[in-house]
Amino acid sequence: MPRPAATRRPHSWPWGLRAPSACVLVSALVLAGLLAGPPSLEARPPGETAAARDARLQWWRDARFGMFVHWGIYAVPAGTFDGRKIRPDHGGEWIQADAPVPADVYETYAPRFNPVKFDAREWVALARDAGMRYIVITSKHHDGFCLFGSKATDYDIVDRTPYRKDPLAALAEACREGGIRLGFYYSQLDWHHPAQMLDPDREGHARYRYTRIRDGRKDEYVAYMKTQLEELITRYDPWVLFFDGEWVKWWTVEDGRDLEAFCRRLKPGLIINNRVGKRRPEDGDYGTPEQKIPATGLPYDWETCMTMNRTWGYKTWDDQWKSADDLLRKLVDIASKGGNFLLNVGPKADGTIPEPSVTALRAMGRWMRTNGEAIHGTGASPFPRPLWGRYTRKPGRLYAHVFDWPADGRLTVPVARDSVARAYLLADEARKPLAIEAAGEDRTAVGLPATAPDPVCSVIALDLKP
Ligand code: H79
Repeated sequence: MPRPAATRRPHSWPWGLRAPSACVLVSALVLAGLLAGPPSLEARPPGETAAARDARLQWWRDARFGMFVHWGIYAVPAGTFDGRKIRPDHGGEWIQADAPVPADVYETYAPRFNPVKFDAREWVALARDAGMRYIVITSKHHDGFCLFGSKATDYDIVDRTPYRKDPLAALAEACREGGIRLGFYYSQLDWHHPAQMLDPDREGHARYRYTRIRDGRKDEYVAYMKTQLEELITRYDPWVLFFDGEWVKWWTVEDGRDLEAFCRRLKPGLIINNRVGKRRPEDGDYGTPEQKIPATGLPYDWETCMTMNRTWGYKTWDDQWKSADDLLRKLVDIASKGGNFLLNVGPKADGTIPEPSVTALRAMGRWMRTNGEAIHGTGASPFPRPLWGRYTRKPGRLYAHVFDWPADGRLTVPVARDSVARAYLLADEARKPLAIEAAGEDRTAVGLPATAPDPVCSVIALDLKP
């Protein structure tokens, strides 16, 4: 029985000090947490040194920009069921849950999935030309349908579709040729596997969001996942595993550790997201903010995944596209906070990537060809966000990303004049030095041309003296 409130005495604070407010206490705790460094002090994976972990994550941290691909038989209904547009605010890959589509009807999308226009090399070229360094594609989403030929089920593209080929094999090969690293999305939540059932205690869409494991069949499902992950790792040699659907009650931190260890034994260099466990900072290698950018970054490795319109899986009618300008500034914002940007495309059932996505990626690529060095291999801004844009940095160099070009032709940065060797625009191939002068102690003003070289984001590099 709880004690009556009256018997609880408030703490008395010495020397007449007032008790710190809850706000101060919380701030102190947060600050202590930040000073303590990343919360993943516990070696992950067990026994790995900090240096080995840094080496393993190096390429991924340097990459900063990747392509997410949501592709599956949900591209056949493409957001419409029985003449109804299904949930404008929700991903088309959820149509089975959102319509809902009866399981036997959903399976009939497979024989209608024939991506004859799929060209792995074209996808890879599109990603590479956009300045992306890796691709993460759905090997199995919540619907349970496998985009690769699996010996653990016939519910896959090779066995159930007229296409009969394995697109992940083609993509793996094209990525190797094109110098892009491949990763796989894999969902623990599975609406098709017989060991899982929809939650009978919930209604509608929530029945699908929270599956249950049938009595005594969890080991069978874990074995199924391991068989498939072993296929994926040993056949296609991926660099990243992006788990998802881990929020179901039957998936535990211990299950995550075991699965993570299993995958790492097969390929020690793997980078694995935090949804392998329970999405805590200490689970896996990196955090996974979805459809949002953390206000000031996170005290551990992280990657924002985001859609270009409102859906992950292709919908014919979702035309609420973010502009290329917006996406570009989001990329810069994320890099300035030390994160990665995993930007999604939802290819059509014929294997082509929707034209608005291609157009936006080409625009981002044009910017990246000029300014990519201010994104790739950079770290989070050492300064608070300036009013006019963002900063990124590299050893010995600071990048000022200017969104709002100063009307007075002067940009002031919080670095002493004596520390700046030179400043120049990345858009200037000649790298002609810009005028620089002290603007008070520890501040330098850079003289700029009257008009911005890029109306969305112009980058000024400042070489710093050691
Ligand atoms: O694959 C895409 C989506 O289909 C999938 N993730 C991206 C990458 C996705 N499925 N559901 N969601 C995204 C939104 C899920 C939200 C919630 Fe929850 C799951 C709300 C409650 C359970 C997040 C996780 C908040 C609490 C746990």
